[in-house]
Amino acid sequence: MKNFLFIVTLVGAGLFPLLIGTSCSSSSPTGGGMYGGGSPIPTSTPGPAAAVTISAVFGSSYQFSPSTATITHGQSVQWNIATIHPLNIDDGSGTCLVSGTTAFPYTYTFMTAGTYHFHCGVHSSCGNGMCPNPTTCTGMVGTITVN
Ligand SMILES: [Cu+2]
Repeated sequence: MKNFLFIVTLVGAGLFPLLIGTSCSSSSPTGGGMYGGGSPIPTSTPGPAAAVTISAVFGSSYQFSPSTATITHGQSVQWNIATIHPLNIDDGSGTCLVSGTTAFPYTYTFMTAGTYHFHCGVHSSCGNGMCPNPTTCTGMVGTITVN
């Protein structure tokens, strides 16, 4: 019993810095500008399985399905859409967090509560609000609410 408690203590102590590291790393990509730092092409955020998977529906118009989702901060959303529809994700105030990725399936982990918009780079664009450019905005936009 004494050995068991010792092992649990070690595992607990080992996980704590790991969790701190995960939450800290989420703020670093915004520090260096859109293309600052490492790879210029955004890659999927590693982490647990996505809470929501979003695909594209190609009917009489192009749309995301679902176009809205609500998750808890720390959860991920996966986009699995055709590569001719590059994905942009913005922070709801116009700052593009992900710009034009076509590396699907693409998973993004939302670490901070807020309202985020995602757009097809052809049929919409990053910006302030759902349809920052009404000329190109044809409904291929959506909203992620992060609590
Ligand atoms: Cu599109």
